[in-house]
Amino acid sequence: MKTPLILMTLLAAAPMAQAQTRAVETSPVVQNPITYQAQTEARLNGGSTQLQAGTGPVIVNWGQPQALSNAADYRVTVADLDADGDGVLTRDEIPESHALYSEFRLVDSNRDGRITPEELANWR
Ligand SMILES: [Ca+2]
Ligand SMILES: [Ca+2]
Repeated sequence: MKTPLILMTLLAAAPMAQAQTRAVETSPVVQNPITYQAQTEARLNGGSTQLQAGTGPVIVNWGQPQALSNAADYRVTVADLDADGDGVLTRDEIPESHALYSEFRLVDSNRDGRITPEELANWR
């Protein structure tokens, strides 16, 4: 007879636990109106808005992000950087400042240390 009693206790407690979780999720929104105000003002101004928060001034930017400064890096072909002309790129052929350098492991999908034109085509 002990087990049904425990089950009933758990079932009775479940809705209470749910209600508590919901209250925790919604309270930050209610208690932090400055976030909503910042979003509204920035949306209206369509640029940036400076607000005073408890920790100091906060600048909120709103709108389309600017084009990546290294966008041209993503249009590179193997031939552009293939210094030894073997048709693949190794890490030493890519300048450290190039976006491909930091993403080499990602682009080199078969992990053989060489980027083929096919692997490069899948990068963008
Ligand atoms: Ca090469
Ligand atoms: Ca490869």
